[in-house]
Amino acid sequence: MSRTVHVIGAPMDYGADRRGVDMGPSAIRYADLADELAAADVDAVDAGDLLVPRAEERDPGDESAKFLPEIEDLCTRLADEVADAIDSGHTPLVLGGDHAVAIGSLAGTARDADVGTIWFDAHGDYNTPETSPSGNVHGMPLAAALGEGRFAAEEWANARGLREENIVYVGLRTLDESERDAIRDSDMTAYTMRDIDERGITAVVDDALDTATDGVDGIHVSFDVDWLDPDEAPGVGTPVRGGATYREAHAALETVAERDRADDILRSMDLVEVNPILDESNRTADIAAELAASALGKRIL
Ligand code: Z70
Ligand code: MN
Ligand code: MN
Ligand code: MN
Repeated sequence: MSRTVHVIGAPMDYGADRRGVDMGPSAIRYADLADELAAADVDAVDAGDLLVPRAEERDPGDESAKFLPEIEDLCTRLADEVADAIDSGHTPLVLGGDHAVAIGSLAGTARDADVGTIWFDAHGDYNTPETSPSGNVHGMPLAAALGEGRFAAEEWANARGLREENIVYVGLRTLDESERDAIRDSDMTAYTMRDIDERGITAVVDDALDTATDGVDGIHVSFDVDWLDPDEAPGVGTPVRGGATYREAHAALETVAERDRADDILRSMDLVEVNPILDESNRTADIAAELAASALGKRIL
């Protein structure tokens, strides 16, 4: 029984300060995504890119959540496409775009199911418009999906079946003060880089999978390429030193694939924050394409 991956490009950069992340879907496709998916032995359908008006043609509006109406428009369409793909028995793979696209992925994947998620990211992405130091919505997707703060009134952003106690961060390494308190007060689970240093990536991801999959229909994997060390993946808007190595990243996603092989847990996935303008010879997109294959079951032997 072979899996069909439904590739959706979401070339959106409304959520971040650095323009260029809207070219992520092209860069990831150019990095031989189709060949990588074939090597994972999945069927892939490329649904193309969602249409996104250029940020320069729009007014950022409310400083506390810039371009929020534009993000709503994109994420509403993305959520529908993700939900439709899942209804057809396919696995959506969303190519960002900045991490605000995950608001749409989560709303779609958790529309008619109970869902957990594993968040591979340097950042917590748990600000609200009230707490954000930047007003950049890519620092807010988890808070938006859970309806925190002002997002309580943004129904389009709330991921109905997403369960807070099934959300697990893997490899956090930078948080705003407000996020730190909010994460501590939440029912989410957070593993930092220190946990990885101490216990090794596969043990941490195994625990993350236990928690994320407990009592739900499946999980969404959200992979922000800034989780990787900037030496491996320089094409990101907010590089933070001390990130995951190339091998840790593959091992992490191979661990997800192994669990999926046993328990059929992977519903959907994002690959976000690839910025080709800041990249070196498309390395970051190359790794992103490879990592998709690892998550979807590509094996060495
Ligand atoms: C900071 C903020 C951020 C990237 C998330 C950073 C946000 N916490 N940056 N992902 N690349 O502005 O909210
Ligand atoms: Mn992120
Ligand atoms: Mn990040
Ligand atoms: Mn390649």
